Amino acid sequence: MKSGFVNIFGRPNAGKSTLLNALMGEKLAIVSPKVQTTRHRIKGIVTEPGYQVIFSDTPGIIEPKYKLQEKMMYAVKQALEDTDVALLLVDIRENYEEINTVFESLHIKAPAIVVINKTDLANEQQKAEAFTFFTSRTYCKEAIGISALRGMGIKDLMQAIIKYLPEGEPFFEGDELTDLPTKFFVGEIIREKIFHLYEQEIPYHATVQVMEFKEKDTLTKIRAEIIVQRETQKGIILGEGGKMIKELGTLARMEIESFLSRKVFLELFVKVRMKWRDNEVFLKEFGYQ
Ligand SMILES: Nc1nc2c(ncn2[C@@H]2O[C@H](COP(=O)(O)OP(=O)(O)OP(=O)(O)O)[C@@H](O)[C@H]2O)c(=O)[nH]1
Ligand SMILES: [Mg+2]
Repeated sequence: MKSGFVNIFGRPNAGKSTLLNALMGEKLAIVSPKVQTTRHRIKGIVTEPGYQVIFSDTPGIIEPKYKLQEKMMYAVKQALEDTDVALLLVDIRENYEEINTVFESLHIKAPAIVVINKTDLANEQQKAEAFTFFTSRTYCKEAIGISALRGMGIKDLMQAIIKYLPEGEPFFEGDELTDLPTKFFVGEIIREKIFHLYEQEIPYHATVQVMEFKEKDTLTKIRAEIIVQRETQKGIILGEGGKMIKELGTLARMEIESFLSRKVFLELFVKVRMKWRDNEVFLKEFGYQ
């Protein structure tokens, strides 16, 4: 039996969350075209006869500028510590020298697979260049090209992962998909829709807290609060005559319904918490440890 922790690292927007979902065959992590979508370490467990892999999606690696970003980088640090196999994810269009400096600074001791993503956007020459560059790095056991979005190369990647996975007994029961509660994923789905619907600073100044999650006979009743930093941002979230929050509610509800396979009644409220991103008490309250 083989089992271990396989953690995904990379810059914001490289496609880490898309890759976690592709490896799981299920959407666990939220995805958006904007950078810094992921804020937590999200585990996804794959159990098959002969092996168990505990994957982790992590926030994109950045220089933290405020406390929330420090918490995000702490999640990366924790994932670095228990990695049995590291997946170093590269967007094929990235600057290779720059991302190489980031990977070197991680000082990874575990075997690392460089995963070159978004190959659907590149030609043969670009792919050859990426392979030549990364296979000659000392931290790179092997390089594999994929398209996480299209599900290309995922089987080959999985085979490589199992090859480097240590011997050991499973850490989780066979039917467990993740270690996080349903409430967390509901909050994340709402946050994803904020990333898709609102522009500029809004997604970065907002967080979501699920206040009530009640399973009734025919539906699940959910009450969530969207927290922003300023009164003006509350106005933007609501939109004229509440038009925007209504759209947000509809988009989020539809996805939560498919996630829970149940009808959902979703109520959204907006709250202002001045500078919550830099306030330890608020950060803790909103689930950023
Ligand atoms: N064309 C293409 N786009 C991709 C691929 N993988 C991911 N994307 C897109 O890249 C964007 C970022 O994807 P995410 O999975 O959110 O990236 P991330 O690395 O988790 O980003 P952060 O959480 O912000 O660090 C989204 O718009 C994805 O649809 C791919 O293989 N091909
Ligand atoms: Mg992500």
